[in-house]
Amino acid sequence: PFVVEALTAEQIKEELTRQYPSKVKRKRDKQIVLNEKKKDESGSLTLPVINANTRTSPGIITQRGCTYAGCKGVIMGPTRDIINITHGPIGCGYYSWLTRRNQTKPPTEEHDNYIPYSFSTDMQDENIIFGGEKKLKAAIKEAYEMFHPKAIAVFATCPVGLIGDDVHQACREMKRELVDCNVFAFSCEGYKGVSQSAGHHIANNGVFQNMVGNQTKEPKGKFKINLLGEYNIGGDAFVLEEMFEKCGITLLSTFSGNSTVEQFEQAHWAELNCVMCHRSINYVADMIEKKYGAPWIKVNFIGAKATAKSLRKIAEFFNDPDLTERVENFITAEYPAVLKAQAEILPRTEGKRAMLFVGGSRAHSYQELFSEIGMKTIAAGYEFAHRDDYEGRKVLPDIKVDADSRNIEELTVERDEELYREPKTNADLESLKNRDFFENYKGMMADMGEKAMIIDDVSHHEAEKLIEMCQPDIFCAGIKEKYAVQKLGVPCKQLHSYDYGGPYAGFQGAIQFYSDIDRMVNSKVKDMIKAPWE
Ligand code: CFM
Ligand code: HCA
Repeated sequence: PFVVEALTAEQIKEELTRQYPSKVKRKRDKQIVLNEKKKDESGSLTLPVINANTRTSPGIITQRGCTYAGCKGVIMGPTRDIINITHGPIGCGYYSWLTRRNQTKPPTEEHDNYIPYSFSTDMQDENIIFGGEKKLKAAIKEAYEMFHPKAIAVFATCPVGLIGDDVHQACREMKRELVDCNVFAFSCEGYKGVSQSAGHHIANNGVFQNMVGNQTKEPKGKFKINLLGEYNIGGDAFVLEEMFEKCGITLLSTFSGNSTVEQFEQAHWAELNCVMCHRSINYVADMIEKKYGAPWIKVNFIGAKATAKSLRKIAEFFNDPDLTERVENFITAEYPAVLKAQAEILPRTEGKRAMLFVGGSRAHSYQELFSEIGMKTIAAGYEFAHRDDYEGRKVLPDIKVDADSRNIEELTVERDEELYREPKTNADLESLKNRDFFENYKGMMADMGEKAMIIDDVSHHEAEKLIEMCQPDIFCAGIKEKYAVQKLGVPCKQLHSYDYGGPYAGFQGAIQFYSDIDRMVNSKVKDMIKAPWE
C-alpha cells in the first residue's frame, strides 16, 4: 500500500525487469529485493540477502563511476595541500576538476590550497607508445619547483595500467630526489573493480601506508577524535568542525573534507575514530584500530536526532562529566530551533513519499532527515555499496594491514566475505560483545519499512519505470539522473552536490534541508506549465 494503490510491491518488482533478456533479468532479480524481515528460530531478526558490488551488465545505463573517480575524486579530492597529479590523457584530469562540491578553507601560511588547480601529465600518443614514466617524473619535478608542496600524489588512469608504467617506482625515485616532499602513487586505473568503490579501498590503503603515523609528536588537546568519511560537501564539515569545538572535542583529522597533510599524519593519535560514511572509509577505521588500537564507532550527523545521538555516543565513550555537560548544553541550545522548523513544515510534508538512489551511504543516512518531516522512503538503493551497507556487519574482519593496492579486487572480496560471516568462534562472539556498546554498524535494511523496495545499482530503465508506477513526491539522485527525472514531472534533489545548496549536516543543516524539501515537494510550478512535447 505504501507504493501504489493498484499494484503490489511484487508486481512492481516484476515490471522493473520484465523487458530484460533472461540472463540479465536473473541477475537483476537478486539485486532488487523487497525488505521482508523475518524472525528465525532463535527469535532474532533476519534480513533479506542482496547481491551487491558485482559488475554491471553491459548495455545497462548505470549511475556508477570508475575506480579513478573513487580514489582521486572522492577520497583524495578534498585534500587541501597535496598536489594531486593525474597521470593520463587530459580528459580524466579535466572532468574530475572541481566537479564534486567539497569545500575547503583558503590557503594560510602553514597550509597551501591547491584545490583550484588541475594537474595532469596530459599523455599523448608518443607516451602511450614509448611509455610515460619520464613525462610523469618531469611533471612531479615541475609541480615541486613551482609550489614546494608537502606531498605529491599520483593517480594512474586506464591507459597507464594498459601500457604498464610503474607509477610507484617513478614516485619512489622522485621522493628520494626531492627529499622534503612525500611522493606516492595510487594504482587506481578506472577499469579496476566494478565501480568507484575499489578506488576508495586503494586510496585508504595509500593514505594509511604513506601518511598516517608520520607525526611522532603527540598533538595537544582533550578528547581527541578523527572524523572519517566526511567530505565537506556543501560545507558540511565546517558545521561539524564548529560543533566539535563548541563541545570541547579535539578534531585531529577529517578524512578527507578540508583536510591537510598534517591532519593525516597525526590521525593515529586519536583516541576514537568516528565513522560517517562507512562505505568509503571503513578500511582506514579498521587499519587504525588494528595497528594503533583506537576503536571506531559509527556516527551520523545527518538528521537532528542522529546528530544528538552521535554526540552523546562520543561523550559516552569518553565518560567525562565536563564533556557530557558541554554536549548536553550544546544540544539544548540548538534543538528548539529544529523543533520549531519541524512543527512549521511537517503539516505540509507529512505522508509524502521519497525515493533515494545515491552512492554508498546517503541513500540510507538521509532517510532519517526525511522521516523528521514525516516523509517515508518507499524505495532506495546504493550505486556501489557492498552487502554490509545493506545488511549490516556481522563480524569484525580479521584484516591484514595490507596496502598492496594491486590485488584490490581479491582483497575486497576476501574482506566482504569475512564481514558477512556468521560469528562462529569465541573470538568472534567476544568482539561482537565488545561492540554492542558501540552499536555495531547496521545497514539500510534494518531501518527501512516492511516490503520497501531496495535496489542495488539501479538502472536508468528501472528508475524511469519506478517513477511512472509509483509517482513519488521526490526522487533523490545525482546530476546524470536529475533532468531525466524532472522531465517525468517529479522533483529531483541531488544528494551528492545538494543542488548547490547545503550544508545539511548537524542541527542547522537539518533545518536547511527541511526547508529545501518543503519548497520542492510543495511547488506548484509543474501544474502551471505544459511541456513542449505534450
Ligand atoms: Fe560516502 Fe560520499 Fe556517499 Fe561516497 Fe560518492 Fe559523495 Fe555519494 Mo557522490 S564518499 S559513499 S563515493 S557519502 S561522491 S561525499 S555524494 S556518491 S553517497
Ligand atoms: C563520483 C562523484 C559524484 C558524482 C555525482 C553525481 C559526486 O561518483 O565520481 O552523479 O551527481 O558526488 O560528485 O558521486
